[in-house]
Amino acid sequence: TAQSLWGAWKSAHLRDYLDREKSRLPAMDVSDVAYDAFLINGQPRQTLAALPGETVRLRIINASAATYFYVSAATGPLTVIAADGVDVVPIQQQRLLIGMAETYDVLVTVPADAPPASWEVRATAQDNSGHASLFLGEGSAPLRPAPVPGPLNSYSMDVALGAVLNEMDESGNVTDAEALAAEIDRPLPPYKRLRATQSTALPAEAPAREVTLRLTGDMWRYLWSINGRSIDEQSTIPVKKGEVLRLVLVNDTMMHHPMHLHGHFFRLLMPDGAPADFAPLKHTVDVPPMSRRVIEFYANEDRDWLFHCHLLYHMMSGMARVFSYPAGVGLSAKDATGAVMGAPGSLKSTGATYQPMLGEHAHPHTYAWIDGSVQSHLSEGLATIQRGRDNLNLAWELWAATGCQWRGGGALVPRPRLETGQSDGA
Ligand SMILES: [Cu+2]
Repeated sequence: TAQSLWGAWKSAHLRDYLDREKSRLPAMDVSDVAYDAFLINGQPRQTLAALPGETVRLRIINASAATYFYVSAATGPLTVIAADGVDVVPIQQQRLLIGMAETYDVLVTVPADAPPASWEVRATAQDNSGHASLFLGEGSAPLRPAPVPGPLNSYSMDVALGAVLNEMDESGNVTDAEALAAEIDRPLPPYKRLRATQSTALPAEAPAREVTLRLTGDMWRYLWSINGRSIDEQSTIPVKKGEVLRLVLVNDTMMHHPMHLHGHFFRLLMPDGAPADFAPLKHTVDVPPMSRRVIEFYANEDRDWLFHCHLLYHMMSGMARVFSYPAGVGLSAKDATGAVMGAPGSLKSTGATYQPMLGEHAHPHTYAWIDGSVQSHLSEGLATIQRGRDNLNLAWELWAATGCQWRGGGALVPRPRLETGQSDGA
């Protein structure tokens, strides 16, 4: 969803638009791709028989490619009992924002004393462009609709950053009643209130290392990266077995990025959140626009684990890294040599023979698109071919009255030279 001067004027937020342009902040963007339908287990509408008074445990997995959902239920607040498959101390939340790959187990109770009904549990796309519904109860009974978030005006800076500013004032140390009363129309995920049911403290003797990863990119060139480099330019972050890696994720863009780590659960460290020893374990964390999240994990695996934005188009455009345990640690030399795939990796320059298998992430992707029109008196348009950072554009204008007039233009943007041995973690 790109923004325009005309759109800003129409939505009566011209001032916000101009202020934002003046400060060179990119426009808010909630969805890169428009979809015709949203589905729950393959269907836009699902039904699940449930008796009055019955409590149902729903495991909600956001399996979409590129859509955040607000989940809400007609039966009242959701009771969240697990996050990313791991139990948490139960909390109540009216509207639950779920990023791609995130998973929440929630309890929903069909009211015992209400007339027979079909109670909606609804997942509304973050940009309000559609929804999918599950109906709990008796299929033919009257529908009880779930509450839906109000209309989204992405030109309003209050909407764009309101939830982020709101979270800064919140404390995780509140009762359900207080949290529900203070819940805003479009809340962020309730990370501050998530608390593990048992200690998640990591071995105190393990050396800790902090790595800052800035989430970077923009809508216009559709180039998404970490620390300004896509995975084909900078692939690995070396990890030492037995260390604690603390990642500071700083989102420099105006989009949410659900960052997902393979092979490990990380502790989500929220200021004013759970006590340090009870930080919740997750595998995916939403990093809202212009904000930061701190996570840490104990490096107790072998080989290579992808860390990437789970907005799949961002991942494919390069917003990913490989956490790579060097060969020789828990690996035989034969295993290590067998894994060489010839993909560029920062370990290459250190003389190590082992390189991660990057597969489809080893090279930038090539995209081409044409946008133009043919009319009785005029044809005009723009054709672009893009491969990673490099792009070639052709613009044309063709007038019937004056004959042919061609205008061509292009930009080949050189790739920044990478220092040998350089990596995000070093
Ligand atoms: Cu992303």
